[in-house]
Amino acid sequence: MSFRGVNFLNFNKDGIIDEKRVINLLLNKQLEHSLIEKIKGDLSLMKIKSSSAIEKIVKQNIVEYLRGCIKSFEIDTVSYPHVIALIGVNGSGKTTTSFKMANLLTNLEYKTSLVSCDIVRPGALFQFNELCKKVAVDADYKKKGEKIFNFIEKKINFAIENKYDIFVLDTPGIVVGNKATLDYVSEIIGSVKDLIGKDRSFSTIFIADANLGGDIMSQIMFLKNTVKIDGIFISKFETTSKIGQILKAAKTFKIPITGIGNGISVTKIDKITPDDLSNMIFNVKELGNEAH
Ligand SMILES: Nc1nc2c(ncn2[C@@H]2O[C@H](COP(=O)(O)OP(=O)(O)OP(=O)(O)O)[C@@H](O)[C@H]2O)c(=O)[nH]1
Ligand SMILES: [Mg+2]
Repeated sequence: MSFRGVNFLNFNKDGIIDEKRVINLLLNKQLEHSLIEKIKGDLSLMKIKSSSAIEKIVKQNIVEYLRGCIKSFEIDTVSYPHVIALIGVNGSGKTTTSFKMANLLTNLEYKTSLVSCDIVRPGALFQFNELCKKVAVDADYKKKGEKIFNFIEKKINFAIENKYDIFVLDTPGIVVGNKATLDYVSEIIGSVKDLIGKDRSFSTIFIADANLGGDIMSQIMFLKNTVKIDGIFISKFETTSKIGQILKAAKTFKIPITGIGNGISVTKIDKITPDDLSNMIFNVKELGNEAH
């Protein structure tokens, strides 16, 4: 039965949130089954199902689920430079994120150096130059023919001598199943660690393309025994609703989510808290668009 485009059968007394739509929305987000079952159970125990009460239950459950999964990124500037290496599969958003991070950190007045070792594929240099136009950051890339380890050594030594706070390293894409690509990135990370020594901080951040949903689990499985991952950065957050599987990966592998990228522009980078993420996942406005 419809009236002025509103299907009353699917609405609660206060007309905003409907339980069935809520569950559909959470299923569409690919949240873990156990979380959805817990929410269903809690909703079934409610006597008065007002919109605000349903919203509260859902968000509380998501926040509880996210506990321990999210960590703000801490920069160590005492033993500078703090190296942040971005790793991930081809096309996951490493280069874009490296510029976003460098831009943010430079704006926060950290002396930041951005170094890209991924200039092999066609279009990469063009992309690098375009991003350089948008960000006033000290960026450099490995030239054709230059040995990668010589290049990194030169850049790290320069950063140490010139007292840079942060050194952002964009690495070549890894292909799942192709051990050689993983070993190559692992070797780069190993040599940077040797160059900076034990006293300087090093963070390896895995860039997870939000579009890939469940594939993130297999990507991390492939990487984690060779490269230690300190944090997950979710890229392309705004392009998809399927975020649940990345949360599952963060929980399963106990790797905190340290930030999100939500757009192609270099300013589209956000830090998050469990409350923020819960609000993004359970966005009441989206309920109206759910198929039911
Ligand atoms: N919509 C959207 N697009 C993004 C975001 N981050 C990256 N992209 C796009 O994703 C595509 C791949 O991004 P890159 O930064 O080149 O990814 P990469 O991991 O460096 O790729 P390779 O170096 O080829 O492995 C580009 O078209 C970016 O503009 C984001 O947060 N939102
Ligand atoms: Mg790249």
